[in-house]
Amino acid sequence: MIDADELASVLDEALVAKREIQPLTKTHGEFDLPTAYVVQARGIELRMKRGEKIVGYKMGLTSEAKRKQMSLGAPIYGVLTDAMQIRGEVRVAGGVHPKIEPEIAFVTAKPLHGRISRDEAHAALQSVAPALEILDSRFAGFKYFSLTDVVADNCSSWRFALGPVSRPKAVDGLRMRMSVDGRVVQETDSNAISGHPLDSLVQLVAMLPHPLPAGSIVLAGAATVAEPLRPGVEISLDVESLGSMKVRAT
Ligand code: OOG
Ligand code: MG
Repeated sequence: MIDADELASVLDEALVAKREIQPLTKTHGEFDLPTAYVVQARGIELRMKRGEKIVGYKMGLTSEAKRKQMSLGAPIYGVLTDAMQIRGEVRVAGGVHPKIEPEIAFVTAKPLHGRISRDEAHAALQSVAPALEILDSRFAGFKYFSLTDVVADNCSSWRFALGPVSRPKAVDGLRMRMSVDGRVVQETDSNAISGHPLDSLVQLVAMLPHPLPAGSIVLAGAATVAEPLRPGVEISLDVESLGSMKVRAT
């Protein structure tokens, strides 16, 4: 029998100690996806006891490039807390092996639940923004883990930054360019995210076991593979028509 609370505290201790651990499915045996989401939720409860507040959700593995990079096959979601939001700077030594990836973020204006259309998702938006997600896995080497391991580990989420916020506008077919110290390292079309970034929001709302509250920040998932983050570099992201943002790694 899997003890979700025990797995959540193993992960939480690794997070707090900035320590790598072996995949839970290796050390504690296989478990299914619903159990993985229970472990994720218990881990978030531990953080809330330390004063963190839920501010939204992230979708993961919504692009083919990411699914290939991680050798995992289906979209997943994780929770964002206020403590994860950074503004302009991220300290690499605060994590284990962080990576950074280009995303698009939504902020919702009304609660959403169940099956909604892309148009309903658009109509429920308060704003849109370019976003950078900084992942950091608790698992050794940031690789060779299963979908259940990564879901239990809150989908490798660690830090995120929002760029300039705009009123809702078209987010499909936009050129996205991520640079390190001014050199373009990843470039693609925003439709690499779920075929249309709004479809990530549609999928999240369908997957969540409860309504998505108004005012939630939603990361739509990376458009390209993630790049390792090293101290001293400046990462910038330009998204056509949404604007540019920068994060400095210290
Ligand atoms: C899983 C999280 C994936 C994304 O945007 O696709 C993700 C991982 O890569 O460890 O955040
Ligand atoms: Mg991501």
